Amino acid sequence: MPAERQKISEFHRLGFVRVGELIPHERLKEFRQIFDDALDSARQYSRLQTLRQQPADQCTVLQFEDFHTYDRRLDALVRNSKVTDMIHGILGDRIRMLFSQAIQKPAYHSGVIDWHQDDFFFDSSHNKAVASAWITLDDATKESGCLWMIAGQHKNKLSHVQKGKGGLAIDTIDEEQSIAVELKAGHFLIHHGLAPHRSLPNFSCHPRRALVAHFMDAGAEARGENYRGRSDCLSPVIERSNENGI
Ligand SMILES: O=C(O)CCC(=O)C(=O)O
Repeated sequence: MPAERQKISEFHRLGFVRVGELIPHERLKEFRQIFDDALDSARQYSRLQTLRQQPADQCTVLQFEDFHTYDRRLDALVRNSKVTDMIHGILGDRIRMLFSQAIQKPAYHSGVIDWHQDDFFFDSSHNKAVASAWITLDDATKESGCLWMIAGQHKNKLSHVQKGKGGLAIDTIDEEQSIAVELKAGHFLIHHGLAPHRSLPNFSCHPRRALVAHFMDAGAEARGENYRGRSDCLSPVIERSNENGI
């Protein structure tokens, strides 16, 4: 079975798959600088948000939306055929980027993003409509706050409950079953819209920066409060392409 088909079948079995390298090692420094500049610019224009602020220790996760609009190299990155070929293989020939976000977990301490399913928030019109590419600019390890996933639990929407200031989260996860999905800097994974996932604090001495592009089957509709209408006006349909450069 060709490598791409093998990855797609792993994705369907587990609900996520580590795909491989997207940003070559020699360009990581450049992309980290682009990320940091975009984060500064988001801060300057009050577009930087603090996610999941923990009341006790003020640990934070920084986030800004629509990262692909900050620099054409970020836009090209998420439209790279390594990403879109996989997403087309998973969601079908016509896809849109529904939402993009950049997430930075500051060094030494940072907040938790608790268990959730992305599609709980997007509320797409069918259960196989959403897949997200998670691209890391730094080594994502247990120490630095990598994603944790539950294999094979991506079939149904789960209920989310309010968890203090941490926002809505799933509180029925059997954490014994969770897997730390460590990833090298410049690599990416794809996870299903219904795959429960979380990330823990970054205790390492470097920031943990990630770019997340959420794609949706162009024939589906996002009905979630914050996403209604996005699918119609923000991202045009992405067609298959032979381009491979970033
Ligand atoms: O980057 C993180 O820590 C969390 C990302 C996330 O929740 C997502 O990919 O939907």
